[in-house]
Amino acid sequence: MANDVIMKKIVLIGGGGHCKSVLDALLRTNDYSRIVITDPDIKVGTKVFGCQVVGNDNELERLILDGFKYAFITVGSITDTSLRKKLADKIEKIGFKIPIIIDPAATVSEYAKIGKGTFVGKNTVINADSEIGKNCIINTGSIIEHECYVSDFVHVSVGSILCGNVHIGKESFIGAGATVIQGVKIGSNTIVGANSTVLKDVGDNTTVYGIVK
Ligand code: JB2
Repeated sequence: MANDVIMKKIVLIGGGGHCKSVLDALLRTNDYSRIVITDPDIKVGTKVFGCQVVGNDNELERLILDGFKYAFITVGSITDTSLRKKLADKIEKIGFKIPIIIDPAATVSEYAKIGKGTFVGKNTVINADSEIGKNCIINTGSIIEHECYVSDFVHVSVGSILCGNVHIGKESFIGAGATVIQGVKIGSNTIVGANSTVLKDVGDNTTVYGIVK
């Protein structure tokens, strides 16, 4: 068991800005003995915080045989989740284990549930009895209050607030600094613009911004 922890190796998929946030969290945890990155547009051998870019995603099948049992999507998304979904399918099919990555500077209630593939950034609070789906980004400084339900592939951007009992449907995007007041339900594939205040329910496939009442 102890040996398994010491020898855990992970590949991060995408070496851009979001990767840096995830990598910073990972390097604070010491959970993995080796971390490498795949990225089609970064020169092989480039290092991001000491972790090497080893090639594009064609390397993934070789890496799993090489003992990299874990993989995590570090391509981010602003509104369009299609690439993250495609990559999540790919790593699942290859057979990687997919962890949850929580920055040590986040506060997550013991009574919250989080799905695999989700990243929780610094100074984020996920409060009691909330449930976060798979492959979400709960980004820096956001607050998910008690009893919220956040579906798969949702991105809650930096500094946004979901008050108690808010529901967010799959693949929706909550822009930076937005506030969704208590009890509001937001549908799937919906975009809430930065700094919006959402006071009433919003349906699927909708874009809203400003004061939504
Ligand atoms: O198919 C791919 C692929 N497509 C693009 N496979 C792999 N392994 N990597 C891929 N990439 C790489 O993702 C690009 O070559 C690029 O290096 C990286 C995207 O980096 P970028 O800095 O443009 O964005 P990001 O996705 O890391 O971050 C976005 O989402 C975050 C949540 C940004 O908009 C951030 O501002 C945001 N915080």
